[in-house]
Amino acid sequence: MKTRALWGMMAVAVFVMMAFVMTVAPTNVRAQAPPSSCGNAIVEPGEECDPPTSPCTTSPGGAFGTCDAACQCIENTTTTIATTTSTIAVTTTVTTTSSTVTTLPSSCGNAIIDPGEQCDPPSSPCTTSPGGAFGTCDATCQCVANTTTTTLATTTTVSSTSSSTLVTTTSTLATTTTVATTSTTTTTVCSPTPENTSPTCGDMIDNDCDNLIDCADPDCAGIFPCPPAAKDPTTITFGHGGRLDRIHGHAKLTMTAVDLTTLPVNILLSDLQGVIYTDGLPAGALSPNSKGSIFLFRNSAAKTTGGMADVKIKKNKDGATYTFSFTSYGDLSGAKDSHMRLQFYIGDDPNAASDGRVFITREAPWKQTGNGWRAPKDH
Ligand SMILES: [Ca+2]
Ligand SMILES: [Ca+2]
Ligand SMILES: [Ca+2]
Repeated sequence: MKTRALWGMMAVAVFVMMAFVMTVAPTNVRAQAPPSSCGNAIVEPGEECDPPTSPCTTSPGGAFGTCDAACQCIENTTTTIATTTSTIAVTTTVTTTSSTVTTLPSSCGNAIIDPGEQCDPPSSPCTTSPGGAFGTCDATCQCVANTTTTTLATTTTVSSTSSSTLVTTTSTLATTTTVATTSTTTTTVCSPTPENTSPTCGDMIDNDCDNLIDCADPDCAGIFPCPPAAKDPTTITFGHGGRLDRIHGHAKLTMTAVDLTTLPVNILLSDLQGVIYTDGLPAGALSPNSKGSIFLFRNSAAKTTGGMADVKIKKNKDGATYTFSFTSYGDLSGAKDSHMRLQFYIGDDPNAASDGRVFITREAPWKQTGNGWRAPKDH
């Protein structure tokens, strides 16, 4: 009996131990396993976020980041640094470009004529005449004479002037030099057309490409009388020390009465090689005195900026003649030949030549002076 009770107690003890092992063992297995729940969208112990690639809502690393494959927050700052580096590289390139651009007059295009500019904005008409004729504002705010396209021989003179201006202004830009070369090439081309009609004999152009312009061309003189411009001494004075050259002319013109307040007036100096110099005033530039007998234009700045400094046209008491005098500043370096002639244009309309409003000085050799030329008085 005692032995059976002992066996019974042992059996109970074994059963209890087995039950204990069966109950405890699975619990220990679960506690030691690695976190396997990353990816179930629940932030559990050991995880900073879930699921991977989702944005972190807290900031354990010091900045809001992104959930990685182990459910840990990775700071976004790594990406930010890479972006900053590439931005710096781009900035270096941009700085190089802008340093080139700043060699141009930076204010070109602001509609204000700043120092170093002759006009503003680009493509606007020039109000003064530095190149020797009214022109158009180019991309660097310099006046390019319109005569480039209309007058052959001036083209060479004027375009070389504007070329050197461009090169000086933007000497660091190689492309600008190319542009200047292109315009020179374009203007030296001459396509001959007849020069024997009123419009072609009063347009200040050598239409038939023989270097003789308007009334200096026998083709015009044979059709239109081309009244003489009876001249008092006309002088050319070359500038020194950076000053502009000066031409001062004076002539008596026999002409039917015209309204000088409504007409442009121009002068053209040429020799057997073509145009040396032109200048003029647009319609409306001349102001009459109270009697309507004297018409004046004054621009004292022309001495330094170029163009017409003064024009005075007086209607003489004889009722048949006008006295035209002018002073203009510009580049007269083409005056090298004694066989120069000066033409005066009253109006630039197609009828100017047939109406007898294109005048030319008689052919008489000019005399060289110490610093220029002088045309002898011929009346
Ligand atoms: Ca012509
Ligand atoms: Ca000609
Ligand atoms: Ca001809």
